[in-house]
Amino acid sequence: MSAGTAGAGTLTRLRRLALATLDGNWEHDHTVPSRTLYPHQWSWDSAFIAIGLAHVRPERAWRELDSLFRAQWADGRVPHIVFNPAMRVGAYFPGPDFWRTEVAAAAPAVATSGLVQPPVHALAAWLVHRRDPSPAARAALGRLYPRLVAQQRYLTERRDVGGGGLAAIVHPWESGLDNSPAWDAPMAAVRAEAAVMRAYRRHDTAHADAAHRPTDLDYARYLAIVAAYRDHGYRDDGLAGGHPFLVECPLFNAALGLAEHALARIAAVLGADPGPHRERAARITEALVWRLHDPATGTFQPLDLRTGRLVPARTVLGLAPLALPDLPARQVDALVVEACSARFGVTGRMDRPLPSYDRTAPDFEPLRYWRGPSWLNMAWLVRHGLLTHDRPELAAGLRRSMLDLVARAGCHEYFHPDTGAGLGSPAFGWTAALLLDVLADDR
Ligand code: 2M8
Repeated sequence: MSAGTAGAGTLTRLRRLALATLDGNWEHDHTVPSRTLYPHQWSWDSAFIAIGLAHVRPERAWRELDSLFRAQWADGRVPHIVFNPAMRVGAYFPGPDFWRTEVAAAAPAVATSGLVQPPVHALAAWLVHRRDPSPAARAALGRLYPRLVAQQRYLTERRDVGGGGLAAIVHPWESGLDNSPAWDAPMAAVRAEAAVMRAYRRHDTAHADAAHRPTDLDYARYLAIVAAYRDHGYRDDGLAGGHPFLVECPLFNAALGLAEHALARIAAVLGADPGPHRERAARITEALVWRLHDPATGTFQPLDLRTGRLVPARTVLGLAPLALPDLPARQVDALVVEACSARFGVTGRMDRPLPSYDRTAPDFEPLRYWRGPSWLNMAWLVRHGLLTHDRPELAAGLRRSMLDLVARAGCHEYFHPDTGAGLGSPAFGWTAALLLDVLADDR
């Protein structure tokens, strides 16, 4: 019997496992994605984790978001890592001594990275509040609202490098899908030598199978891009003039649009005007369709601003705009076809683990981080889109596949998309959290 059709016993076991994983990763005011591999606070992880915590520890869900936004920079950016000063130096690489965010006037007093991640936080805040609309939750929402607005302002004003109404990312780490084949072409233009890694000690390969992780050359390029941004004081002016990596990503911008939809709802609860958020949401969706939709494939592709070309690799990033409620029916239909194709689903169905990359591509790697394996956060976002656009049967299939993965392998960071084997960190925060969310919603 699969977990999707499982009895109450299996569901109770899954709920307990998820709660134990979240409790085990709780660290005084935030949840670490993994005790070994990622022992600090990560931005979009915290948003997904808050969505799950809302079901079991609502007070912690708000603390999770509050602690992240306490590290927000004066320019509005929400850093992708907030370092825990209590951790030993070297607990994660690159650490604060590499980021040196003190070079930036806008940086906060706590040590953080200088990059961002997909802005899924307003959606998270909205969902946490919807789950438990208590007076305390309303107060928390009121505290976060101006910070969420500042985050959007940073991304829409400072990061619209292409001038077309979308936010550009300046590093693959900002996409959240760091090692995706989508970044191969733009990364190939970044000048770096694998040999520079001899001067550093990578932390990830000490805790995960090196064959599943990015190569040394990838890491050398990651560091070169950070160094270029850092040496520019993490300022966003002049990026168009020569930053080594500049891309408009469909997932990042879908999150940007979703955030405006969520802010409209939050504004309405708080007695503020939702109108401007609705208008901005509509403009972002239009810009996404105009700039990143590829009529030839029917899906969305990242735009490399350095070459002016859409990246051809068909990755799960391209399915993310399905989560936008105002995506035109034509694009919705095309994305559903793509999602159910042999590339991402099974013909006409979605009850197979959603891969991070086109299963039929010659360079599909079912074990390597973001180059094939299945991740629960992407399945959760696509399921959100399927429900939004009234495809309940497909959404139910995807939900079954998510439950099956965890029932068989546990709360792993990612999973082999064919065998379902658990990969990466074995006790991973957002897997546990999003499992709780889908357990609570049996559509
Ligand atoms: C992974 O990214 C970090 C860098 O930010 C890493 O590889 O060290 C990604 O999966 C990212 O999406 C995630 O937020 C982070 C922590 O779970 O790990």
